[in-house]
Amino acid sequence: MAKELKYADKASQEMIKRACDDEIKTVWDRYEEMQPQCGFGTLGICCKNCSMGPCRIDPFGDGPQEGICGANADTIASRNIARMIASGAAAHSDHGRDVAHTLLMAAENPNSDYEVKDPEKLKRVAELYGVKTSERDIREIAADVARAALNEFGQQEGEVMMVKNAPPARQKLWKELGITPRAIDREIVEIMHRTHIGVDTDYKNVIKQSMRVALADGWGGSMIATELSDVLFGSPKPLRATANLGVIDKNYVNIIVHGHEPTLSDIIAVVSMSKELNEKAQKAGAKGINIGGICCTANEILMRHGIAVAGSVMQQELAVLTGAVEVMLVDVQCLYPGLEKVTNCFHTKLVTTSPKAKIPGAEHIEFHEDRAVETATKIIETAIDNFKNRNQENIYIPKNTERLIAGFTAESVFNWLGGKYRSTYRPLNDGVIAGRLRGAAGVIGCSNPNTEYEESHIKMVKELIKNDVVVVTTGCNAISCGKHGLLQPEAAFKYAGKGLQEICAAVGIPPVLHLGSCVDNSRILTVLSNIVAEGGLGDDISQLPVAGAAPEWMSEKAVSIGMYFVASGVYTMIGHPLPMMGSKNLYKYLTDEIEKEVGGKWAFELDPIKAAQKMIAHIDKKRAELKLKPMMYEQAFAPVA
Ligand code: SF4
Ligand code: MSK
Repeated sequence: MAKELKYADKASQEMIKRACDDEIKTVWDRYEEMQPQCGFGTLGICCKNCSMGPCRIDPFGDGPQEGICGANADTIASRNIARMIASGAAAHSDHGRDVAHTLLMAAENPNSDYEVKDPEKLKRVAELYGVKTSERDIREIAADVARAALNEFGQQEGEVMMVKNAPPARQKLWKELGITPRAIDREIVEIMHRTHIGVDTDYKNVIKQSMRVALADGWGGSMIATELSDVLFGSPKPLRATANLGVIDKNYVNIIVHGHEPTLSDIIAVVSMSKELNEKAQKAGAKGINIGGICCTANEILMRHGIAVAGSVMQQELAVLTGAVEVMLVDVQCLYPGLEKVTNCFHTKLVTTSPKAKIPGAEHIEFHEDRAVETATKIIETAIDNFKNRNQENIYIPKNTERLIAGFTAESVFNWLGGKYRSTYRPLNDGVIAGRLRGAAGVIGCSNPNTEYEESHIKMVKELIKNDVVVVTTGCNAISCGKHGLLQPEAAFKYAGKGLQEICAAVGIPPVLHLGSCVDNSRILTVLSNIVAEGGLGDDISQLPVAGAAPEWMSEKAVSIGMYFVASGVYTMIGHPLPMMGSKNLYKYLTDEIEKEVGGKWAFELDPIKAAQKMIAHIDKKRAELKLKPMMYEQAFAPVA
């Protein structure tokens, strides 16, 4: 059964032991059973894009070097990466489309359960789309903005408007390269066409369109999801909360919300506070209703409601193992089908809600935005009814929780850094220019049983802040950082270099800033654009002393995110390599040559300390190119050349 987790938070360690004792299989067991994994798949050189195949290229050069159609390793590996990006971009962008639909519905229907919660942000987005705002009702503006956003998915002419948030130099470069996204769905459709048998064979040309797809995600679908979620659910403000499995409370009816889209979870968060439902829970023998989040749904309701986080992606089964979860409520993305078997070992009901994501054996309560409160109420009542079915003898909830601060945005980082009355990135830029701060890094993404759970996330982040690199985080890395105490201001004094410590002390922020969910990586793009706009650090993102990383990545969304950061000019480090090492040419292109074209490139390094040091070396290279002052304080780490 599952191995010991050496670096994971204590609650996960306890629960994995419980899983072993009770012989309940989790993701770690299934990973062990899957060994050895297919070498062709790992190297990215198998193809099943047509039924003459499947074909595979011999990585040692002794066997076939071409598929039946004649495609070589470069073509096959690049097409496989392209299709991963298409899927990742589709997932994020479909999320954005759903939020835009909900905004339109809220704007058109005065009786909707949703309303515009941030009219100021709505007006800023309206300006970008060229929607008139003066002397207009907020609903009219919202309807026009939602329609403009929805139009960007399938439009046949023009460009995705949010690209205009990028620095002018970057926009110009994209135009020259021909990779400015024209429409979101269109770019995804085109890469699926090009990767069909017998279309695009040139690996560089396949990657060129893959960058366009990824940009349509980062500066399109994901940015729409983030911006319109802020409009609809309110822009997050930094707030205090707690994280880890200890937030599950045995005295309460526990509902765990898991997935990605905030349309349902936000309503659940609100409806769960209803007096009537809490009284029902009390009648059932509980003290009330307790909501906890997993994955990016957790991040969404954490940032806006301060709802506690139960865990990251690899804790979804561990939450059920407490025996105290009445309903595991899922929407879309990062849901392990294995949840069904684990919930069957307990009284827990697995409830699916999206017509896009059903799981055999789960109860399906379909969520409709036009009946949001009604559906949320039904789900909560299902959980209350299930409370009586608990086996009280079989409950085991680890005690561990950690305090954190979450909910920074491109705008609120602005306010915090500049002080309440001085909204500016100036102090950040000045800190970098003066050598108090070395630079910034975005550390994001999933966890994967192919690495020690959380080791890479935590070691990398600590190494960066130790060297005066401020870290922004999203997704499951943000949750891991929260569980390990890195999202508290005090973490600066424990782990950060002196320069970063001074900034954190002056402003009262943690050295690691929680910026939200996976689609909120678009907030990082906005932060980078704002730093450029503030001045003094070059005129393009590729000149900034910054780097990105997803040390324990696993999802196709992570590949799309990585590619839009590379195409935006960012050095992007991931742990285990992309599945393309069977193509030497593609490897050389993505990790080296592509930098000459777009200013960013991919890097792979499994050792998190070495990976962080490579990021720091890159940051130092950018500092030298900008002729910035030497670092103010003695360096904790002497970068390798
Ligand atoms: Fe084989 Fe070519 Fe078909 Fe791929 S597209 S399965 S390489 S014949
Ligand atoms: S949830 S995509 S495991 S970060 Fe966004 Fe976590 Fe990765 Fe899913």
